Amino acid sequence: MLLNAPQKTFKIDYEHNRFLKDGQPFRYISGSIHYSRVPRFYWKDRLLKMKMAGLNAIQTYIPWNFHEPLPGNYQFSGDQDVEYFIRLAQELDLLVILRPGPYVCAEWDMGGLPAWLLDKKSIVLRSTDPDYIEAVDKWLGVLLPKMKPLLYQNGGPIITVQVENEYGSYFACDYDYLRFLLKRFRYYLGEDVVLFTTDGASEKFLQCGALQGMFATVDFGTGDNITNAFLQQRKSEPKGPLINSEFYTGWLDHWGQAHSTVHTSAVTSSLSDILAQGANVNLYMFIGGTNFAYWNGANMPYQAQPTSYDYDAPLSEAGDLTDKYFAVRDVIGKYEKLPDGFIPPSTPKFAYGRILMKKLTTVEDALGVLCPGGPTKNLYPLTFNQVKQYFGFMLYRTTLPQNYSDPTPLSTTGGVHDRAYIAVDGTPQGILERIGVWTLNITGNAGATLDILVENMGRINYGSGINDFKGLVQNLTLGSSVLMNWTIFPLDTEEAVRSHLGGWEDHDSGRHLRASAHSSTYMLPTFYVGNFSIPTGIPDLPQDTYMLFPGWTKGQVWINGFNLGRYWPAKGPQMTLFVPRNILVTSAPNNITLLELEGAPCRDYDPQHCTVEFVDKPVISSMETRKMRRDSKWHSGADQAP
Ligand code: 6DJ
Repeated sequence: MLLNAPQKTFKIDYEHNRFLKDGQPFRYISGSIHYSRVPRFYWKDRLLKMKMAGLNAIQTYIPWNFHEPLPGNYQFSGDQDVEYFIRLAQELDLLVILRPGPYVCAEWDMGGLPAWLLDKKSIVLRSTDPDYIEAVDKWLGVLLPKMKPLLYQNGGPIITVQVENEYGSYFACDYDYLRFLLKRFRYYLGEDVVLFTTDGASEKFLQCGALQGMFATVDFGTGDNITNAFLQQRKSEPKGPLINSEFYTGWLDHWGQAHSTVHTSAVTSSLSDILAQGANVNLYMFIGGTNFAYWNGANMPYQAQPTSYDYDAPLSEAGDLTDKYFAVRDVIGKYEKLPDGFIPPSTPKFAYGRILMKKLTTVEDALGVLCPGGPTKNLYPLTFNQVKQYFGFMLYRTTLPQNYSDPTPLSTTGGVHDRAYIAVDGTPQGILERIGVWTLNITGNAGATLDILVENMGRINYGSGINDFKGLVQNLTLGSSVLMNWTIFPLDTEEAVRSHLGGWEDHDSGRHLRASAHSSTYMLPTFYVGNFSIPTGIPDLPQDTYMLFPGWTKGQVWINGFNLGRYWPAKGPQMTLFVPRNILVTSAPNNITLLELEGAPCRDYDPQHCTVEFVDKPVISSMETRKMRRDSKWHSGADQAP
């Protein structure tokens, strides 16, 4: 620090119920953006739009599992370069409210906790369980020293740091765990930084969520009574700034349920009331972004969240300006001076049109490239954790112990986490699901191969179910026999798509295919490939686009090896996937790989139907829109989605 440079400070002024920034009264109007849900390429664009809305701060989580995919393997570059993201915010004059967890909830796989924590089967997450504490301690020892120079008092933009997240709604209520975190945060970040907690605005949540030494804040949405919500905060913090750490601009979605929205007028009127009280507020989300790859979470009873995390926020998933954006900006403008300058426009979108897809290979026939390390054998099924595969898919194979000429039930009692695609001797039989579909009748001869491809659809991110093991987590029975002698193939789809399944030039596409004579509506899980070139002669290409899946059922999609996420048009409400332009190339054709799990529109090899389409408008609301509601069950902390 320069000699004589004025000391930068950010403190709570308890006497006057406010913050003091460099000794001056200060209140933040912040918005949530999760850098893990926006490509680095677009960080600056989104941050600038947030600044131009009149925000003076942004809030972000740091999802631990995004940075430590395997124990001791730390990722902090490219899209994972959180330090760069924070510096970028600072360059744009935005302060930062940091939420490093270690648990974050956020509709993110396992609430941001790394799945490898579950390698110890009995671990009690978010508690003083010694194995959990040891892992957290190591992680904080890596992360927090990186954050220290970014604190406001050290010349950076971080004004406050949240410890844990909504801990009061977790069953463990382990104060020693919160005390441990407080100590470690203080050790790494120093005594000066404002540490805080966030909980639902009710005494019950604050009881286990708040702890002496950290400033207690609340979260609530448009449906809640603001005066009452802040009264709840006052029960924990009789003095100090009023803070809504998550004011909901929209709400989350689940596959198979209508897209959630919150009416703009409800957002603006509550926001105005909050600001009129002189309170600090963070709009959750200001831009939701995308759950790329396998990062979505799920709620209990098991309902997975889709790829889009649009959240009906003021900036759309693709960063576009919405009516809500301008309405929110107008409200902020009534309380604070809006910045001078131009609002960056929405990015242009391009409809690249229909692209022919071609069958490449079934999963079964590609096991050599999908599982180069070979399978593991075990008497009973092993979970994903037991073979140290944490995301995606595993194939479980055994043989039928006897002849089943009559349809015989293949059964589980909820032991399929989360969806299983079943075939006998290469003939698709149907699907088992974690909830609701626990039995499937199959036929086959003794010695026939039973293949069960199990999909991890995202780990539960909230409540007591976050120890969410994947794969076949119980035995399966066929008739009255427990199936045994499994051969288990963990599938490395990412590497296989990059090296073998990413394009069609080198493949003899028909060679391995066994078109099924079976009348089932299901097909074997199969890879399809296609490609498209960016047209020449049109200025400013490539542009962002949206991918549509006409006639396709459910699967995973990659473009140029980048895992865009899950598609499930048969379920909705999300029909299109956002494709940011930074993953597209102009120098060569762009390779598309689909892993279609259930049924492609390509059966008769009719090229007319075997297509995907790139369009210039999103469709994330194929079912009637659902108004967000934090109902009493949700509020009571029961493990129920709203
Ligand atoms: O902090 C949580 C957010 O990450 C709060 N919240 C949001 C996000 O997950 S559902 C949507 C939720 N909390 C669960 C409800 C608690 C009463």
